[in-house]
Amino acid sequence: MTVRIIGAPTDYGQDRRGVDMGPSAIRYAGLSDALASAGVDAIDAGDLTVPRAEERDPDARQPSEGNAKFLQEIEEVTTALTDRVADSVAAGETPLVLGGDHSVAIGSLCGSARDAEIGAVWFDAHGDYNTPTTSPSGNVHGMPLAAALGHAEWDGVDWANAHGLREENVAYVGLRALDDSEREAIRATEMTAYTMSDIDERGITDVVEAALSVAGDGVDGVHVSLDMDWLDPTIAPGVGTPVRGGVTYREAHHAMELVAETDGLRSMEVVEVNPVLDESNETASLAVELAASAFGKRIL
Ligand code: NNH
Ligand code: MN
Ligand code: MN
Ligand code: MN
Repeated sequence: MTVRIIGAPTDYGQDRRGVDMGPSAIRYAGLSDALASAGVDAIDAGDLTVPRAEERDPDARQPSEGNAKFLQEIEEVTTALTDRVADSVAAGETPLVLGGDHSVAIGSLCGSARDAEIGAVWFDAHGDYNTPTTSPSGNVHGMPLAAALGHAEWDGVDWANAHGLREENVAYVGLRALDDSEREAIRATEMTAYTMSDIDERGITDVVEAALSVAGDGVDGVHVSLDMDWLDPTIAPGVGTPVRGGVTYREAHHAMELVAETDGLRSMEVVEVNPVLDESNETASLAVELAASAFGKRIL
């Protein structure tokens, strides 16, 4: 397997600066060596060119376009990332996108689904299913799934709709922080949602196996989205929106090992690493370990 590393150093999707340093922090933590030790060929394609926020209109931090901040910048990044991911998949590789905040998922999904039907497993504390109107924050990192699925206000926003992504093939794992209107909106979809309570009751193996089979049913491949705030903040403090009660180190590793065992992994992203909020790059280090597990690293 050939993995193409694509850095997307953007922080336009949320309010805490520093998540744009995620790709750099993840590389510094040893991503290439870790992937090599997992037995894959890794090509580091470098970073997308993302305009610095300082060069842009600071007023764009204020909600615009309904209530979605920096939508213009996010469109630029998404369009470029979509092409990079689509080209990588077309070349027979598995793209690994490094965020950046979770708004990069719009490009990952659009690229992965360009000429295919895909499913997705969403490892996240959050649902990321807001629209500009329902969002409490105006931050697009809370909206990528709704955007890609073409829900309500996102419908017809062509650069953001991943037409080959099928709602019935999307499964959440580890939800624990939903906005009220977002909860109702998710309930109205065909998506499958496994919360932290489901993991408590059924165990991580059962839940992740179920999520992977929902995502992979009848499609050409599966996108895995790993938001580092999925993990408990005691082990992943370097994220902008930590939520207590996340998965443990062992649960996370096991989940990624199950990802490695599926045939259908088409693309993956690791997002929301903010090294500014870490003490010594521990969240990026954990991201590297989990990526290695997802691409096949084993203890023995
Ligand atoms: N739901 C909140 C919002 O829309 C928080 C989203 N934050 C995330 N999502 N980190 O993964 O702003
Ligand atoms: Mn997220
Ligand atoms: Mn999240
Ligand atoms: Mn669709």
